Amino acid sequence: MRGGYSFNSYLKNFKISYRIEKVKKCSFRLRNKVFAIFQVKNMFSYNKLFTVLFLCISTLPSAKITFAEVVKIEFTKYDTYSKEILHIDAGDTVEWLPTNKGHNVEFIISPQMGSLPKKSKINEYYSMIFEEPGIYVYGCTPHLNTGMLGIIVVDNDFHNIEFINEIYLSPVAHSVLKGLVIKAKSMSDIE
Ligand SMILES: [Cu+2]
Repeated sequence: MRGGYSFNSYLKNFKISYRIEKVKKCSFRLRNKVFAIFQVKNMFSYNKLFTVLFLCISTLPSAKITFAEVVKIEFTKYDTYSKEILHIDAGDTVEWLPTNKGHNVEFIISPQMGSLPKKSKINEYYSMIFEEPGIYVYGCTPHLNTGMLGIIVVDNDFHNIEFINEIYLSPVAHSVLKGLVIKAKSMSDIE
């Protein structure tokens, strides 16, 4: 098991971690020992099923396994976000890290304008899972007018691009946002 990173050793580790989790679940949920033993016995068939499924998926050449990603964005000392343009897939998470003081995240555009995500507090960590395809624009509440903005494009979908013309922004913020949108579109053409 300690022998390296072969597929077999990975599988062993996978089975063991699953087993531990399952036992914990049993003992947490039920104090009745008889039932707990039944669950533990039953667990081995689960393991076999998991192993078979895992082998099937990993050996199918056409199978495509994708995992949701987590992207980190920092607040910079130049009153900007470290990633101003981001292309992600639906289901991905974005985390904003308060690496410099005095900033936050406030959404001004989303695919569902009626229910914008709530804004974060100044100097606090913030994270969000993006489920809805479309563009999202956010800014820093104190520095929005001076152009501290970011754009996130989910699933390369620009259907709500017109919302940009419906919101009021300072001339500086407006021109920064225009620049970001042009860049975001050109990046998506390359991809
Ligand atoms: Cu700021």
